[in-house]
Amino acid sequence: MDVDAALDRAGVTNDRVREFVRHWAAHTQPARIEVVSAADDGRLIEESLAAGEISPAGRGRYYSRSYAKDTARSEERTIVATSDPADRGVYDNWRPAAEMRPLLEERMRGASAGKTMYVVPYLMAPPGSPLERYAAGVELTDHRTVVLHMIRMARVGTQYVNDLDDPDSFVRGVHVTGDLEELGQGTDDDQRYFVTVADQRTILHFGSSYGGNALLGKIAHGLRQAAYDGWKSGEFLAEQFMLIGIVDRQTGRTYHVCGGFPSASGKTNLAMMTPPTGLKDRYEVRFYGDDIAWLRVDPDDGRIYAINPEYGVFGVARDTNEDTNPVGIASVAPGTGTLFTNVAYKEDTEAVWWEGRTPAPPDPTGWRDWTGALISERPADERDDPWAHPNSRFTTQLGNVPTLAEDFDDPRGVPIDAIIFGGRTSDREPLIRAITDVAEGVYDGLTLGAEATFAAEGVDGQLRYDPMSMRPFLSYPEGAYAEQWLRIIGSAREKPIFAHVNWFQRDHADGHYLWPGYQDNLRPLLWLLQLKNGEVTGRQTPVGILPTTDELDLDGMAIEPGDLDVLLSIDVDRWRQEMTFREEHLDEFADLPEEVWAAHRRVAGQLKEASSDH
Ligand code: OXD
Ligand code: MN
Repeated sequence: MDVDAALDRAGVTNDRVREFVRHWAAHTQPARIEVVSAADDGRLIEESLAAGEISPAGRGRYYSRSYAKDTARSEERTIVATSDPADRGVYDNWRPAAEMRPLLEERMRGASAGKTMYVVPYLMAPPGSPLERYAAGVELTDHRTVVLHMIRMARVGTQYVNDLDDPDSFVRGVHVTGDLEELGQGTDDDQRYFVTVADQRTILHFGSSYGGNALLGKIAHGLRQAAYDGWKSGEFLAEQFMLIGIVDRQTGRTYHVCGGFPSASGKTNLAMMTPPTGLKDRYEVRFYGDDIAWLRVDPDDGRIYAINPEYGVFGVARDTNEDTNPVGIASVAPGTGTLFTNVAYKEDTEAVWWEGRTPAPPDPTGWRDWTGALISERPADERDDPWAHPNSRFTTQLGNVPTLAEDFDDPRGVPIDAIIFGGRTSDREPLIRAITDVAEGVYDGLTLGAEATFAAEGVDGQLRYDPMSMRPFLSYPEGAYAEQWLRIIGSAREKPIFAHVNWFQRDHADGHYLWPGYQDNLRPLLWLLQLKNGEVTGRQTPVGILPTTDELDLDGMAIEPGDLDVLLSIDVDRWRQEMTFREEHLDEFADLPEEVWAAHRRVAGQLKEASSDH
């Protein structure tokens, strides 16, 4: 294996990158080294097809299965390590760097024997962005399918690391798959470790080839490392946020909204939304990103600007169809180069299917489930199991999204008008409540959550809190995180408006969803922007400003007046109960800024005074 020859062939001139590759090649002992750029995609696809690692899924689309015990991110095995014990938070699983590095080095020693080490230089930002110096990285991986994913999810090529102002300023990522059948996934003897050594800007992931465990640009760099860098530099926030533009053709204005939702709350569908009947002529929704946004204050106009650092969409397949997300379906059409993972597959027609793709599954003849087992040969007790894994995915480049905004790669990013947080809550949370005070907005984000999905997990109606939807990605203590939010948003000259949204409220009696969701979610967002513009006033409640029924544009929509009343009101008793849960939750965080506690006390005080039929 000649490392230097491979680096020379690819034109890698950054000596620090060369040194990094040489070091890890000596350590993991691969048989071959290959430096990758996006232009290699076609060849790598052919090689992967020939090796049986992927299968064709119709014209220009591909399918792969992962190892059956390797189908999701592992939160318990994910660690943020630094050399400062003060970096320990409640959710970051902090461990000393001096303990974790040797542990990972031990597991990775000689672990790529016989394999190819792919060197993937990448950029997590539109080129030229003021945040570009936090965005360059090199992932070393021993897995070809991971390379195919990286090419779709990040800008990949040697040019992104050759000309860095500071040649040392790239994130060093090492991904070693390991022997997946021998890793004890989920047992007491679990061998996997997914470690971000944040103060060394080094990411060491061992024991998975799946999604966020293996594509180091996306979550480990784009969220954990970037959040840490944003904190240390004081320059920016890195959040698990979608980012959209809303164009009002009548006024010619475009608004930008970003926001966080705990997983499985419909973030991708929202980002790919098209306007509902009745609003189509006037409005357009443009897609910027569905999963990550970096936010900073622009010195020129003092506004908050956001970029999507990614280059693709790694979307959950389940329930994606022509009704729920037609833009998503178009984004994975034949010819898009989409990779499907762990969906159901039919070899003779190269078709893919997942739960919710069509109302009923196709005729099972010839179909295999995500594990590769023939549906027609399933034992009786497995007959009703899903065909696709619930976390099955599609991976497609931004350029395939038909609603992609023209300025998606503007290095400056786009100015943010509103920041929304969305929970998944069956009662209490109204359709939308707007918050104009920054500390109350940050407080609201910190108390975001989704209802526990298993009764055993918590008290009825109690949330699994997920601050700003960043619980699995927080890389520094929550108190400092809240302070960083107050500092960045607080220093903007024109501040975004905040809002909490909930598409999931149900009727007490028969359980039906009170709000249809999907396209109609544009309606409360339009109200929010009108509120920010002073065109409507809403009505003040203890937990924020709610639309009045006549302020919400319901053109072309049928909804029961009784349902609308519930969606636009506050259940004060349930809110008072929630405040005690919130206090316990916030109490876990050390050094939470006084402004956040003051916001909590203000809301609690107003709820105490409110009458029960507010
Ligand atoms: C996630 C993802 O795990 O975006 O949140 O893949
Ligand atoms: Mn995500």
